[in-house]
Amino acid sequence: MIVLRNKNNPIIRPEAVKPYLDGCEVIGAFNAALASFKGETVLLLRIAERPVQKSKDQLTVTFYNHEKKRLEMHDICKDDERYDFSDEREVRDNVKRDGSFSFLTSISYLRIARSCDGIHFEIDDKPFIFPSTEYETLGIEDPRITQIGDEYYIYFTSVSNYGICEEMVRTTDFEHIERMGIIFSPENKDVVIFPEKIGGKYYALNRPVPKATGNPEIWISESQNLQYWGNHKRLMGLRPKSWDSTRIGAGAVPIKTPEGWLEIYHGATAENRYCLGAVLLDLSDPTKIISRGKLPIMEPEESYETEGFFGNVVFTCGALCENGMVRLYYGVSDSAVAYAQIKLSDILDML
Ligand code: MAN
Repeated sequence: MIVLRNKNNPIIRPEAVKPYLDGCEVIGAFNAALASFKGETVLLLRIAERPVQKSKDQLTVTFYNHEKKRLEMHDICKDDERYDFSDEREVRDNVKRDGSFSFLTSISYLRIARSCDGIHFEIDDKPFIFPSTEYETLGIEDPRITQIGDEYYIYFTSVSNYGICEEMVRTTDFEHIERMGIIFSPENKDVVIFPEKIGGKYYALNRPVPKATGNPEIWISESQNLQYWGNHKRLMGLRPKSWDSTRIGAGAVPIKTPEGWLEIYHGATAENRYCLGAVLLDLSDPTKIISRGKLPIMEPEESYETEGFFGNVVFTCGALCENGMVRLYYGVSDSAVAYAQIKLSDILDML
C-alpha cells in the first residue's frame, strides 16, 4: 500500500497558532475534525494550551472553573506524593479522598481552520467551542463532524473530574452552535456518526471504557434522532500481540464505498504506540464486519510522527474520499496535523 504523505507535513504546526489564553503557550494543534463548507475545507482543530511554566520544581496547570465561569491556574509541587506525573498528558491524583482532583497538563478547545486547496490553512484567532460547562472543566478534545443535509453535527469528548463523555452540538454556518447535550455518558469517546440513515436508523461507533471487567473496544449504537442512542452492541475487539492489542477507537467518519462502509480506526499497544487500521462494514447492516485488515494502513514512521509532545502517535478524526483517493487528515504526536493520500482501491484490496 502506498501512503503518500504531504511533503510539507505537518501541514499545521502549533507554532503557527496564536495563543488565546493569557499566560499560556500553544503546545498542540492536532486531531482535527473535517468538513466541506461553502467550497472550502474546514478543519476543527483541537488546540492545546499550557501555562508558561514558572519553575522546574512545580507544575502550573489550568482548568475551567464552571462556578466562577473562568479559567484558573493551579501550582503543584513536583515532589507532591499525592500525584502521579508519569504521563506527560495528565497529573493524576492517586489518593482517593474527598475532593480528590486530577488535572491535565494542558487545556484543549476547538478552533476553526479554513482552506481553499485542502493543504494551506488559515486559522481563526478565537476558539469556536470553548469549555463552558461542568463537564468540560479539563477541556474538550478530539472532535468529529458528520454532515447531514445542510446541518453539521459536531461531537467531541468533554473532559472533567466526572469522567470523559461525548457531547454534541449542531451548526449550519460554523458561526453559531446549538448545544444538544451529552450523547454518551462516561466513560465513552471516539464516537463517529455515519453520514446517513441505514435501514431507517442512524448508527454511531463509540468506545466505552469498562473499568471492572472488559477492554476499551469499539461498540455500535443506533438512534432515530442522533440524540438518544441505544441497542448497543460490541462491534470489534482487541487483538493480542498485535498493533491494536490494548486500545482501539473509531477515527474518521465512515466512508461509503461500493464494497461497504470503510472505517479508519486507531489501535494502540500497551506502550502507547498509535497506528491507523481499516475495517469494512456491511452497507445495509453496519453491525456486520465484512473484513478487518491484519496490518495497519499507517504507522508512526516519519520524525514528526515519532517525536513530539506525545510521540509515536498517528490519530485521525477526519478523512474523505475524492476521485478514488482517500484524503486523510491526521494528528501526529499530539502536536500537529499531517496529511496523506492513499488510493481507496489499495485499502479495499488489503481488506
Ligand atoms: C487518547 C486521546 C487522543 C490522543 C491519544 C494519544 O486516545 O486523548 O486525543 O491523541 O490518546 O495521546
